[in-house]
Order: sequence, then C-alpha cells, then structure tokens
Amino acid sequence: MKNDSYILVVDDQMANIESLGESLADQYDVRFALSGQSALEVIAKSKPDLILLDIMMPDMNGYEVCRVLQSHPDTAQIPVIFITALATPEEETQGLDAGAVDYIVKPFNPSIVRARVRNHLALKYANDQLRVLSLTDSLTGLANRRHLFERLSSEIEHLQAKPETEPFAIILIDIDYFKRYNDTYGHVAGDFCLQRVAGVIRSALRSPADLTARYGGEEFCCLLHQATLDEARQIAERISQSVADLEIPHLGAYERQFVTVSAGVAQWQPHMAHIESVLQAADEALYAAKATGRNKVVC
Ligand code: GH3
Ligand code: MG
Ligand code: MG
Ligand code: MG
Repeated sequence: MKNDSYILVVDDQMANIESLGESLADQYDVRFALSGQSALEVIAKSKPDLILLDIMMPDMNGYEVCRVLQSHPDTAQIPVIFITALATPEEETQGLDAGAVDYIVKPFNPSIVRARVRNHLALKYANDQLRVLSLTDSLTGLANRRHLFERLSSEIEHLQAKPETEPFAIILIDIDYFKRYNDTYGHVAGDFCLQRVAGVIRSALRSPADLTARYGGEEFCCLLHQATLDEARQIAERISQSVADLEIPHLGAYERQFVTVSAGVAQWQPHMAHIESVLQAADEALYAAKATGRNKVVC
C-alpha cells in the first residue's frame, strides 16, 4: 500500500541516494538533498515526516544538521535516522546524543532500513496524535487550557524579544446563567450548547495566529495575536452578537429567553510581569460585564 509519508534522504553521494530511494520509493514520497545546508533549506519549506541522514558530508556534517534541527521547536520532533559508514561505538553514541532516533551502518540492508523507517514513522504518528490530544478539549475540539498557557508564554517571550511589536489581546467569554440552562434542559443539552457556542467563537477568529481555548467549564478564552484593545473589543462584540443570533432557547435567562454571553477584554501591557496579570485584567472586565446586566462586552 502506498503511504504518503514524506521522507528526506540527505547524502553527498548520488549512488547512496539512488539505492535508498530504490528501497523506499514504492512506499513513500522520497525526496533528496545533497548537502546539510540544502537539507535545511528543503526542510524549512516543507517538513518531512522522517529524515535519513548521512554523517560525512563536506561543509556541514550530519551531527551538525541534527543539532540544528533539535534546537528549533518546529523541527525538533522530526525523527532522524543516521545512515553512515562510521561504525565505531563512539560515533554511534555521538549520533544518538545529537538527537537521532536510530543509527544504521552502511552498507545497509534494504529490508532492515524499510522496517526501521516503518517503525519510527508509526512512533512519530502516535506521538503527534498524543500531542494533539494533550492540547485539545475533547467536548468542543477547541484548544484546552494547557495549549492556551503554552501559547500565552510564547507570545510573551516573543514580545520580550521584540518589544516594539503590538502586544496580544485576550477575550474571556462566559455563558450567562448556564447553571440554570443545565437545570432546565439537562446536562446533555448543556454540552450541546457548549459545542454550538464554541463553534461561533472559533469562526470569529481572524487567522491561524489567533487561538480559541476552552478556559474552564463554560468559559472560553480567545488569544488574539498582535491585536489592539479596540480590535479585540470588536471581535468580542461580534462573538456576543453571533451567540445571540443562534437563538438557543433559555427560559432561565430572565427576560432575554435566549443563551447569551458576557465578555471581558484586555491587552498585554509591557509592565505586566506574568500571564496571570493579563488574565486577571480580562477577568475583572468580565466581572464588570456580569455585574452590570450580562450579555455585554467590557474592556
Ligand atoms: P453567570 O451568568 O454568573 O456566569 O452564571 P452561571 O450559572 O453561568 O455561572 P456558574 O459559574 O454558577 O455556573 C456555571 C455552570 O456551568 C455550572 C456547571 O454545571 C456548568 N458546566 C461547567 N462545565 C460544564 C460542562 O462541561 N457541561 C455542562 N453541561 N455544563 C457545564
Ligand atoms: Mg557522505
Ligand atoms: Mg463561569
Ligand atoms: Mg456563566
């Protein structure tokens, strides 16, 4: 069966590339690079699922390529298998220390290369799935709290490195009278309501650089990359209107009779020391929205 995994073979000898290609091309999308530098360029454009990497190459050797890949979060998860004529225990140890998942000595046996590639791809896919699961809220499919905090930390790191850029803003959104919704319609209907509200919030985002997370039970948080307070307020207003437009009946919501949300908006300020500071600012705004009638946005 043809697998669409993309494998990059890096070797300075065309003969090695050809024989590895012959062993793998019937099962995978195999591409090549003839030097470490050109491999890094290819990887920057399109991330392989696995890399077969020679060690002895002019200019930049395989150990160095592997270390560069390990040092960037975008490429650190790509499995690297060294495939090399260097056969001493010290050389193999050095390869594994550099971050490779496996080490094959030339001349290689094609069926062993195929088996190792298959096993490492299976492991990589399992790891990718685990990572997605660990960052996703299972009810709504939105990012979970862990994912939100990872992204908030990287936003703050980015701002510390480039203080001249526009900071991020956040919107905290809380469904109004949701306890009464559950009491009136039951938890299953409550879950369905959460999913519908989550869908509305997700579609209000501007770009993949923004993130929507389920922050707690019936609370959501939007992280808006490089957004002014006014931009964030407009997005929050749009979300609030779109939730109201769903017209989900809610007899417990007093005179409104439909599900609505309240939102608090805040922007990261240079004097803030912690993630919690900006969350607290948004939480105070949300509290003010709740205290002054709900179904509104406060900055
Ligand atoms: P307010 O307008 O002040 O926000 O009132 P509220 O009733 O929404 O606030 P409160 O925090 O008292 O209640 C939140 C409710 O959300 C309580 C809990 O039963 C419900 N909830 C939290 N997580 C879930 C969930 O996963 N599914 C369902 N169905 N309900 C949930
Ligand atoms: Mg070589
Ligand atoms: Mg709440
Ligand atoms: Mg609520």
